[in-house]
Amino acid sequence: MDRVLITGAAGGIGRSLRESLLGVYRVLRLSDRVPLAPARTGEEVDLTELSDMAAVERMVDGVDGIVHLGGISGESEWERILQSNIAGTYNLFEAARRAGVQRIIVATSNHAVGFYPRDRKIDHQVVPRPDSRYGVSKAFAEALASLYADKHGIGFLCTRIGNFGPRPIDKRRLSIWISPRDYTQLVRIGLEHPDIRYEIVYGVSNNRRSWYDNSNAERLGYRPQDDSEPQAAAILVAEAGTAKDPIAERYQGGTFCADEFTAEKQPD
Ligand code: 15L
Repeated sequence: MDRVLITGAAGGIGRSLRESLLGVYRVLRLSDRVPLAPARTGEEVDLTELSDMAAVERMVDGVDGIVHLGGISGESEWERILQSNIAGTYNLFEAARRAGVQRIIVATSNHAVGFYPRDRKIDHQVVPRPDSRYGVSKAFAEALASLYADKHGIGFLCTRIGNFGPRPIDKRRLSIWISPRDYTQLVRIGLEHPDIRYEIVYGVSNNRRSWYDNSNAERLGYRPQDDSEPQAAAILVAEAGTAKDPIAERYQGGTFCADEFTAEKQPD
């Protein structure tokens, strides 16, 4: 990998990778729809709206690998999800195909499988159970990646990110948290592993309370360094006695499952 593009580089994960990948590849091209801090040595900055195909084609020109973080990072109205996450991801993969890009790391989400109950451990082979329009857009990105891997030979690592941050912030996040250094490790595996065609992995640290069987990531060499457990006692004490929504509490996606929920029966 000589030149690596990061989409959504102005967001929290993008800003973190901008630091942790600086100097790892010869050039980092950083792109977002909002202006970024000026380029340093080894960086290029770019302003692109993912729904604009001509701009996306310019953005991917000369790139070897892509870390696709761009798009809306939570639930939103359909029209916004459609433009940013669905059309935007299609434009990116199609432009990457035309430009001969070899590898794409996709930031998908735990919300692509958020309707699995918390008492079920899931692996990379379960069928999607999105918990929101946002989750559907992540399941779409995984399906589109599968098409572009099988039909066009681009290598994809789909990282179903739990919750990225310096530390877990609540009880649900104790099960799905990922530290910046663990996510950097996963992204580097995606860009540098010699043999990746199409893989789904969970973007989580080595959490004792994990809901995931992440053996597929381990098979690819992932050895997470961090664990949410040291924060568990303080978080559980702080949350003790707080009112909980039964739907949010039952499923892995939490409030994404509870929001707009109208079914009479809770799904199994
Ligand atoms: C996500 O996919 C979101 O991008 C992030 O903002 C959090 O909501 C996270 O999931 C989570 O489930 O905590």
